[in-house]
Amino acid sequence: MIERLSADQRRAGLAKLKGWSEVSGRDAIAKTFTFKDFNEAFGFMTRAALVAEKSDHHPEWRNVYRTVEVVLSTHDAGGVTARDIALAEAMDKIAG
Ligand code: H2B
Repeated sequence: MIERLSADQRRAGLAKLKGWSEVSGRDAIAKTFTFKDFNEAFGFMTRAALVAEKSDHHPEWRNVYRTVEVVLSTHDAGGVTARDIALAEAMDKIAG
């Protein structure tokens, strides 16, 4: 079973990322991505979905036109783990 990150580990993980923050009232991290249009937003989601499926670690997300709101948490661990940091990094790379 993967372990939740400590507060210090989570802060260190967030420092590597662009624009992610802690969700208040929940052990999770979040970011809203904004793209040029729906096509770019959905292209991002498609590529991120392939990474998520390959790593068996899935986002909570919501798309409205050209924005994608993402929340990452490891349900099996009840909080943020290294898997969330890794998926967040991959999403930042995909978004460019
Ligand atoms: N995604 C996320 N975000 N958290 C999990 O705990 C998780 C997951 N668990 N994707 C995986 C799938 C698990 O349910 C399967 C059985 O490996």
